[in-house]
Amino acid sequence: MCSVPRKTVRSNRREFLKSAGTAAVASLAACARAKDSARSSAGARPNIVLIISDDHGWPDYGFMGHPQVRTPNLDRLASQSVVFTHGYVPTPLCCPSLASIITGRYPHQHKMAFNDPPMPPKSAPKTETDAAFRAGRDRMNSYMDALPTLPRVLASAELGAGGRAGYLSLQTGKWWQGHFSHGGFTHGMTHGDPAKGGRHGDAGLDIGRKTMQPIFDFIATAKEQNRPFFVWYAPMMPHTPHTAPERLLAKYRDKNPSKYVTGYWAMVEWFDETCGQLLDYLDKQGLADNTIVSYVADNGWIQNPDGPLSIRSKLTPYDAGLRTPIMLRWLGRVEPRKSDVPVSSIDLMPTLLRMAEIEAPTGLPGVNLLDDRAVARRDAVLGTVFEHSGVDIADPAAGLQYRWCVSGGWKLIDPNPARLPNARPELYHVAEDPHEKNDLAERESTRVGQLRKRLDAWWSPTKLPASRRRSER
Ligand SMILES: [Ca+2]
Repeated sequence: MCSVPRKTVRSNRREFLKSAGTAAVASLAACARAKDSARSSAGARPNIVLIISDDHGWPDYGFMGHPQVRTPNLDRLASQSVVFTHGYVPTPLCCPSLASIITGRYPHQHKMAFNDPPMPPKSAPKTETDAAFRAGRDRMNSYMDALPTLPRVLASAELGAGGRAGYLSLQTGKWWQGHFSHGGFTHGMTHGDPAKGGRHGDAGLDIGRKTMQPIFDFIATAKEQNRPFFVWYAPMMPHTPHTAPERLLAKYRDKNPSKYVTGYWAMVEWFDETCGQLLDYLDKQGLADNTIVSYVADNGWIQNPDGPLSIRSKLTPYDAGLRTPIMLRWLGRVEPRKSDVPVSSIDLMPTLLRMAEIEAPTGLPGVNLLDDRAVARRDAVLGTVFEHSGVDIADPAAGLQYRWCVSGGWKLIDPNPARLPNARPELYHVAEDPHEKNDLAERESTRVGQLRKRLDAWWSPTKLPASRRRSER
């Protein structure tokens, strides 16, 4: 459907090979085949399926070594993928984390830093229909409208001679920015109408828990039209409510005395089953070889054994909320391997675009994960924690709780004194203390200062009181 000028393809291919890293790419012959395919039609460009689990702890997979949780489908995916065992999301909360994945930018850059706008007064009849709250939501949605999201770029990227990449894209599952079209998707499930109960996915939340059919129907449509496709599969799983089928719950009942823990574990396996259905569909349709499959969780989770919520994970600056395996599979093109170099979900957008040989928007902070040198050269993985609900929609810094930095095996958690005046910096040697049990900030004050300087070089919000910051250095 669109032609790719030879010169453009050559240029892109040269750039791709230059930065892809030899270890990750199977062979030059495979690349030549990709070049020929790209030249013949946009329909031969790789499809992309992005699987995003919701509130899923980083150790809670078979391939990450969990002794009880069963994830055979994700284990199979891992065996076929480049697996980054030390991936991070830039913030441990649904909306801002998802917005970072789809824009390739940090929350303070895309400004969708909270799940919700500032909440209406308690006297308001209903949150979602409160005029000020809706205005705040619209403002957040307008931030998404203004950015070159992954679906938008995949649809409209120019390939030369008037050609476009021409991807069709489907939104399913969690989605906070109103109608799916705010993200640049051509197809989707979420209507985003607050009057009909839209908050973070509405009709889209049926995916996984109730059906996979909308994905299968969409892929069939893309095939019929000979268009490459992008699928956003972000089911609200294993997120609460933990309502896995009895057949799965029964597997775990005798594995832990807490019904809350076993309920969460069963949810993880239920989520894994849906991933298997999706991967099996790609196999049966003959699409597996030309479909990149990527995986990430939007934030972590430690199930409270005494109640339905989490402990020391989601919405906290600890790795239990921030860390996730990140996977990239492209059968026959990218050699499976494991890496323990820290990376970020910020990297997914530039990586996926590079794999599809589409130029990334300027200003993205992430790196191409298949470029070993670029991954190794980066000195730190960085992020933030914001309030759950908006403080100032126009200024994310007003709701900043922490900045954090992982570098050289160490992690600094730096609280914002304007929001958390009694909190102190925490320092962990996460390479040897992955569950962050031993705070070494007092003993390693010089290192704290060095890492804080690194954070300041990245993002130093003006609302941090200068006097307090100077006194802590
Ligand atoms: Ca989440």
